[in-house]
Amino acid sequence: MPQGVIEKLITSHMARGAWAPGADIEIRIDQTLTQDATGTMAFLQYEAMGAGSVKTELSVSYVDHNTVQAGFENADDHAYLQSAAARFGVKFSRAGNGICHQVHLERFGQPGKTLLGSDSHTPTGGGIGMLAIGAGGLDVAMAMAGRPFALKCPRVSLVNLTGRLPPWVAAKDVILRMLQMLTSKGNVGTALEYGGPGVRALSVPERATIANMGAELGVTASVFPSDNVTRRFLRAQGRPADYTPLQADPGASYDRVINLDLSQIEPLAAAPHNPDNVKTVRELAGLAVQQVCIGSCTNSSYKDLMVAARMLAGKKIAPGISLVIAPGSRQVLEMIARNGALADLIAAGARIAESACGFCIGNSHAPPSNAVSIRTSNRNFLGRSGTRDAAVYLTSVETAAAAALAGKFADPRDLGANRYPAVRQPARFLADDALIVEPPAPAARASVPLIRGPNIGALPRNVPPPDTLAGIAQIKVGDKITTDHIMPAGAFLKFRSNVPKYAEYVFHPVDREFPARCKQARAQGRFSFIIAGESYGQGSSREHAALCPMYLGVRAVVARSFERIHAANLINCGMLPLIFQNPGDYTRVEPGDLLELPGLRTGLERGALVLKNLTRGADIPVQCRLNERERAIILAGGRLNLQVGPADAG
Ligand code: MIC
Ligand code: SF4
Repeated sequence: MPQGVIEKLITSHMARGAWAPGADIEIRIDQTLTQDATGTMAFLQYEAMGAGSVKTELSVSYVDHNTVQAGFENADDHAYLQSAAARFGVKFSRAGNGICHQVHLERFGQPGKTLLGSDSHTPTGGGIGMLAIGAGGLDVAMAMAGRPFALKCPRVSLVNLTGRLPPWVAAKDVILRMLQMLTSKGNVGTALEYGGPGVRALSVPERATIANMGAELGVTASVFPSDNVTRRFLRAQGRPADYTPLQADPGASYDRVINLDLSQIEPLAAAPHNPDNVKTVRELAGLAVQQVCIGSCTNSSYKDLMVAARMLAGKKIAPGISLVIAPGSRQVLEMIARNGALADLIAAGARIAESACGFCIGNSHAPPSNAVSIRTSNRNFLGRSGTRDAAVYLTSVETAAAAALAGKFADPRDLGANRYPAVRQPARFLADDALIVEPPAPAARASVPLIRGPNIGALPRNVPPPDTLAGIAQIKVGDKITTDHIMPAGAFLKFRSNVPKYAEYVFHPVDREFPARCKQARAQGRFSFIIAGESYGQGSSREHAALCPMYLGVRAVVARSFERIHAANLINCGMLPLIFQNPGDYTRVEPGDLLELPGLRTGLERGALVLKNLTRGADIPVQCRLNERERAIILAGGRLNLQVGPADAG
């Protein structure tokens, strides 16, 4: 049978099960990546497993999220991570080396391999022909220990690309168009395979931009074939031996085919407050802008920065604009420093930020109140920028730089087709891995001391659930609640390795009393429930959005639907992701209601439970379709308990 690229990647890594879209399967993981904001928990969990050196072909621990170091906390995390990398045989990419996804693409990505990363934008690696998937830290820790990764075999849609992008239209506009068509809801369980004649005209970093924001669609992975473009990119990175071709067989069949003519796409922008709220730049033209931020794992490649530099060279940014530029990696920064493009950016008035996540995660460069901020990043959730009433728009570098010059939204095409700065991929990238620390030889690893500063808290563990789960509906939220609502990052990022402290901020942007109410319930011997609408847990992979509520005594979330990574994180923490069997029953639970979930064990076997609303006298049918592995995890009170024995405190 002819196979597509994704089918080839999955079947060649199958550890359990067989190719059948929707089926429970397990795949072998070749490479992992972790970053500092999720990595401390992942390595604490890895430590708890007692697994010794990692069993993967390659594992890299990146420091890119919390590089602000306001206080000792971030620096302590970095020291712990560096010591853990040495102890467990992991490469360590130091602060300053760049954003994990950009650096991984440049230095480590390999077509035909699988990559699991504790960051939702890990699928960026699909740009180089990898099956790259985002997951919670514990799943990545398990993969480092050599365990296969469990997932639902995806339904694959082929995105058949034809034509070529017109001048001033970028890869970012392609993925914004995809978001406009597919939205950020309802794509769980799907993977996108890009193909067709239009693929040839896209460079690897452009493909990576498109694959990156598959995370916003909620798809499991987005994968491009590996072809001559991939070969040239790897050669230019000094890694020709890492190239393998990977193409779909002629006649491969797909669940769905989406046709997209690149020549018909125009500059687009995701308007506040969701990446799928897409408008044309034409219709936004004239809207005054106060801030422009260029960077993030979506758009901070060499080409992105060169386009910005060519557009700004010899000009000045508009007086009302603050322009922030964060190159994606040290490679990009050094290359534009050496070729003079950096000087052009500085001369134009740009503020050059570190090669890190920076503004994207909201821990620096918050816009002013009520400001309009144009960003080349991938998420514009309410408050994520650090300013609650700011209006954040997501665009291409071309649109962002045009706005920086004009002081307002302006369609870059108006600059004239013949003035488009077409930037070619360099024949040779500057490859200097000096900020990547290699682990010591295996025999020397066991004696490496783990450096644990006071910010490295104890790993929270859950306990097996009682057969009747009784508790209080502590909060009722609407649709598309993101992990940024549940567990804000930004200013609180520094508590990522200290769950008791971080838990004080659960639902901070939505309801500041939530932690106190949960703690009070716990003191009275009651658990807590969260009630939610559709797509609960959209956005990041941060398992803190499960771990911290779990620490507060939350044992179940009842929602209309869940996003994939968050649902997996809840299960890993021994928390129940329950789905209203009748979506209308969402109206039959209100905050403060006393709830009971009897007969957990038999109910889980059946996949159906009855949620009793004791306050309203209502019996609400809920679904909990777990496979055998997931049921065992819930009944053990979390995946770590299965691995290392039960926790003794809740
Ligand atoms: C994000 O973009 O939201 C993050 C910060 O990279 C997260 C990971 C985290 O919360 O640490 C992600 O996308 O998974
Ligand atoms: Fe970093 Fe932003 Fe990318 Fe997340 S989305 S990895 S915060 S650059």
